[in-house]
Amino acid sequence: MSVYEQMLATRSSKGAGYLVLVDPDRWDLDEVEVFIKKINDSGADGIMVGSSLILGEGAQRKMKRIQATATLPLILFPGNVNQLTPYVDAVFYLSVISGRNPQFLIGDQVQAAPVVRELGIEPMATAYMLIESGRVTTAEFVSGSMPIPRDKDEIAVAHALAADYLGFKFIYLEAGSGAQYSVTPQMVKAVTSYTDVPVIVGGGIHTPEVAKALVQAGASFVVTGNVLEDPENSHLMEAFAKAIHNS
Ligand code: 1GP
Repeated sequence: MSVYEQMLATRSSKGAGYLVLVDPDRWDLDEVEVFIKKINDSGADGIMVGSSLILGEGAQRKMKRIQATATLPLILFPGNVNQLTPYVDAVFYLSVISGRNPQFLIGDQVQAAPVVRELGIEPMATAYMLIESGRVTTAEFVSGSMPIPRDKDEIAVAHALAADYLGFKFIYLEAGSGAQYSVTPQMVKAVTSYTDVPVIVGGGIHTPEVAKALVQAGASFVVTGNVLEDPENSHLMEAFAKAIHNS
């Protein structure tokens, strides 16, 4: 089964899925292995790996170790073309449709396409929408694009419909890593009342309660990143998985 099919199966059996984002820059080689094992056992449905900029040394070696340890689908969440790696099962093939920067709409995708084919990883076309979240996030800065205002649900809906008509497999509502405010349940509800394309929501989600509210509003997948980087919070992983499944 492809990763995309597994994700659809998760959505239909559990109502929604939980994805944990791992930023390889934040962990050393041994730490990352321990963290991946915790995710494997947490009830999460997949592991995303990526960062806006991967700066650390030995990134490929780390990716190899992550892949060897992960028992869940492993999906690359690339900040740029240089992060492509054979050590994942699939890649969110992102187009930043909220922006008007041609490099992130289609330029990088053209550069990446032959590499993805050569590496044999599964591309999952994902309409990536940056949503304003209280501060300038790295994703916003790096993509050189303006986010959609957080209270303008109708703008998000129009983008989501365009993504649906263009045939994207996922819509990703992104407040940005470390966002001050996550995407609102109201925006998720508005978007999901116009399209059945699975909606992934991430950025600034710190509690299982917020995750649950987003699922109840219609999110098909919820992503957490930063909050689990504090070892004191690692117990939250199971609580997130429980809150997201069948809410
Ligand atoms: C993935 O950017 C998010 O969409 C992760 O955000 O690190 O704020 O959870 P956090």
